[in-house]
Amino acid sequence: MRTCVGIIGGGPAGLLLARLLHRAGVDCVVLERRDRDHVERRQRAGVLEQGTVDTLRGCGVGARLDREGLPHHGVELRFDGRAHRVDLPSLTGGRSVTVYAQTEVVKDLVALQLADGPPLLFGAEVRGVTGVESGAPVIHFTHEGRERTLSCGVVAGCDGFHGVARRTVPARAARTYVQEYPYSWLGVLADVPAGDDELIYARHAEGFALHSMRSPAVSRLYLQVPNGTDPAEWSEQRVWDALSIRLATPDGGWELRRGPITARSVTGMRAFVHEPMRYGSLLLAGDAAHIVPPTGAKGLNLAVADAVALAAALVHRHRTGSTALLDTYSDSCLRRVWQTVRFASWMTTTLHRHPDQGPFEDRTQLAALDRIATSKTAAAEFAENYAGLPI
Ligand code: FAS
Ligand code: PHB
Repeated sequence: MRTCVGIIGGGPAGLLLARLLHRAGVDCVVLERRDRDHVERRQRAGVLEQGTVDTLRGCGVGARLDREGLPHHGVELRFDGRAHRVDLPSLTGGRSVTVYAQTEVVKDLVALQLADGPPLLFGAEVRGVTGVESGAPVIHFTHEGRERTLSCGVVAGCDGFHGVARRTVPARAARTYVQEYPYSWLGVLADVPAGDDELIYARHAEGFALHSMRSPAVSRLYLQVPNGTDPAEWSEQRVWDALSIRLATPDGGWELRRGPITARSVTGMRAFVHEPMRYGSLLLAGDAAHIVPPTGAKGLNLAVADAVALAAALVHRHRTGSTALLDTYSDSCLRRVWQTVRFASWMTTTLHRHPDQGPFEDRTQLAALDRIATSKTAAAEFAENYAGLPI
């Protein structure tokens, strides 16, 4: 097989990149190792930044998002017996976020690509990439029991944290930055109406909790647990009791609705950045290049921003022959990546209780949250990052 852009990975980064390139007339092929059902059912992100929503609408996959997505114009911080709502539009010149699950974004992108192109091969496991230091890289993959190759002009490594693309960069040319956190998230899906609740982030002496949702009828909730926690250790009763305590409001006026838990999982927390995001004719995008702790709801949105930047660079070269945007792709993406990692890391360490945390850290965490509740400047800084930095 031969194409202009070989895309490894059919997650949000790879699928959006393919959509943007296809609309601009740049040939590409997506190779995805899992099957369609798996890719569309993986429970992950839930919150889309304004820039992500605008991008999806702009490339023709906004219809269902506009019908079923839940716009949210504020988020609530609960801490030290207080509750403070951060109004996003008034602090960011009109920007908000939208609750629309990553599973739905992927379904919309897959459906359009299967109907309209470019080629999307499921069950295509990439084994490796050769020739990235030349202008004629080759992707080696297996598909339907056969060893195959895809010759291309550039390779987009959109294959996530556990993919193969990043490993193509020789160690001498790579710098990696890793931060592991001493706690995890127990995430549950529950058949409980979210009502008109907005996203609620709670910092509590017993640990962090987050109230989110997937639809008007399905709630998505998280609570901080120790690393290595087995979800089976947490009965429904224990989950709801812990969430009720951590999410309680000062006057007890807000009651956490309970109901059947339909899914549960434990996710570790880490930050990871790989530099550079380009090596010869290999370009990395999304989780293949970086991981952010999920507290700030940034992973999916960062993948979208990379895909937009990479598509612009590839289309620019396709139309003008200039590699100017490709040459600056890594540096310009990494500036935004590090700003986002910083914000997600700050949210994580401010809202979670470190197992060895003492009274000093308690007070500085509360002071940081008090600052957002009492200073318009601090609230605006929070809101700008939360609603999403410009792509
Ligand atoms: P993805 O990992 O989504 O996609 C990579 C694709 O490449 C996969 O489909 C994989 O099958 C494929 N692939 C891998 N190796 C391959 C190979 N050798 N050959 C072919 N294909 C290959 N983000 C948030 O914003 N909020 C959250 O709450 C949140 N929760 C998360 C929970 C979990 C358990 C995980 C793992 C991540 C979570 N994230 C969250 C982050 C997540 O949403 C990612 O940021 C997002 O999926 C990134 O998209 P991609 O870069 O496309 O990578
Ligand atoms: C989610 O709904 O999955 C979600 C929402 C907000 C976050 C993280 C995850 O900060």
